[in-house]
Amino acid sequence: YKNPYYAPRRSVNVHLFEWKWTDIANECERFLGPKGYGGIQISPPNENVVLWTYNRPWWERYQPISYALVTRSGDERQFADMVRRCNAAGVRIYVDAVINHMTGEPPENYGTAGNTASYRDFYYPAVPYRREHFNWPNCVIDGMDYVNNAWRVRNCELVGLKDLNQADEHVRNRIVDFMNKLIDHGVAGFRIDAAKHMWPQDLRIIYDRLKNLNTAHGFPANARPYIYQEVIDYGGEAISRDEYTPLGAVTEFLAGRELSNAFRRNNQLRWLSTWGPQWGLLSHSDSLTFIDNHDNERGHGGGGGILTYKEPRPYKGAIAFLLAHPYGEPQIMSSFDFWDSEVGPPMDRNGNIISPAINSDGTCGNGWVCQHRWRQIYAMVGFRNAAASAGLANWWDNGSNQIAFCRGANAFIAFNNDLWDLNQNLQTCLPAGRYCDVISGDKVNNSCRGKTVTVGSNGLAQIFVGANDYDMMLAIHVGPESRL
Ligand code: LM2
Ligand code: CA
Repeated sequence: YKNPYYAPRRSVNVHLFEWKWTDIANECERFLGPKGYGGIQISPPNENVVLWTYNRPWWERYQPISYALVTRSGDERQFADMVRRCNAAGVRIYVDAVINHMTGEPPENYGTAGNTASYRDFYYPAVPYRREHFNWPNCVIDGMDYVNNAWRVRNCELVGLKDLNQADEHVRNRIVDFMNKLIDHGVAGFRIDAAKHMWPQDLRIIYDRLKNLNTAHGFPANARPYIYQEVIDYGGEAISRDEYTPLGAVTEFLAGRELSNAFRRNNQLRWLSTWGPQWGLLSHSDSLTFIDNHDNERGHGGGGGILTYKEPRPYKGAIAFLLAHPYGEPQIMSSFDFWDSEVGPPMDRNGNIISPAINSDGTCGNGWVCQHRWRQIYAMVGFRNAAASAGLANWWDNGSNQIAFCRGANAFIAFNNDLWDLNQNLQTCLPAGRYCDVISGDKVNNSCRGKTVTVGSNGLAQIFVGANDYDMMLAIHVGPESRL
């Protein structure tokens, strides 16, 4: 369950938060495939409650009404078409699976597929679930439970959301049927929402009943779905991420916190020479790493203090380090612009999501941020693919916030987060030649729109990253996007 089954020479999972299936299919073909992205996390595809009372917040999608594949992102036919076209473009689909609970306190009780529920009666006829399928008598998790009561964290309600009993066979089978239908459609795996709130032994039974990935979509025989479980663990809680690593991969929230800290200059970059488990992070093969996610970028999920698109310079620096370093399986966030932590995606007055516009410079419009289209970010996807499995080599630092390292003989990156220029003759480990810095400008028609770096026969090159440069990093590699 720990292999994302990316197509060859691809990496990096991008969360296309609240995107429509037709837009994702187009994005796979016109951008994500060509740029080397490995996969996409999509928003929950199953029917959720419609909350006009709150003007259709993003979080209505975390309140399931049924497992019908109809949401604001599209219907089942559009879903199937997306998965097929993305797989054909070499890009995998991972589903955000909300299986801990159903809806919360209702102002409204109908869903995006037109089904109704009766929250007060614990009745979800379109699944169907009845009271006997929920943890009962019900209770609501309170803050102290996280510190000292693992039982309540798993058996009581998360913010009042009706809590399914995954020890019940009927519940397990409904969840397994739902996930297996998605595997049949060709998805490569799942983010398990609120994994901390479910018992590991129940999750193991559910995972073990999942089908192998669909070979008709290009997966090898006997491939198990990639599973990354959302467990927020900064330490000091009754439940630890280590209870979930025997089952599958786990979200490593410490990675984003530590890198946000460092790239905000609250910690010197030179300490990153030991980045990985020595920082208290999960082992490499267990770890799904990211800077921000859809919760903590807006202060939900106990989040805050994380770099987001709103602080672009240090954010791009942190993401570049995350993608340049071999540790972990990295994910990036692709957001819509927000000014309020509850507001949903750009929509028209009927509640339909408005598609991102693609500007002539390749960025997005209509309220979509599209971090995955920022040059400094997609260039680092290319860097990671060129680096491939090569290890970290030739770490250099100035004893402060200037660092550089190689990935074998495939790639080199330098960062300057000091308030003075970086101007050094550094070992790049690359073959002699001229390279285009993929951070400061694309290579177009074999000419470099950014800085050019000349590597000598000894691998050395003069590296300059000014304190006032637009970005704090310089990256070159043996791939065609950089070699001149
Ligand atoms: C998650 N991971 O474990 C998701 O990443 C997170 O986004 C979800 O919360 C949460 N778990 C449940 O799947 C979001 C949002 C909450 C929101 C819930 C349900 O962060 O604020 O709660 O989705 O939509 C909302 C209201 C809350 C209310 C609750 C139930 O904000 O005040 O509680 O609905 O009605 C009474
Ligand atoms: Ca639970």
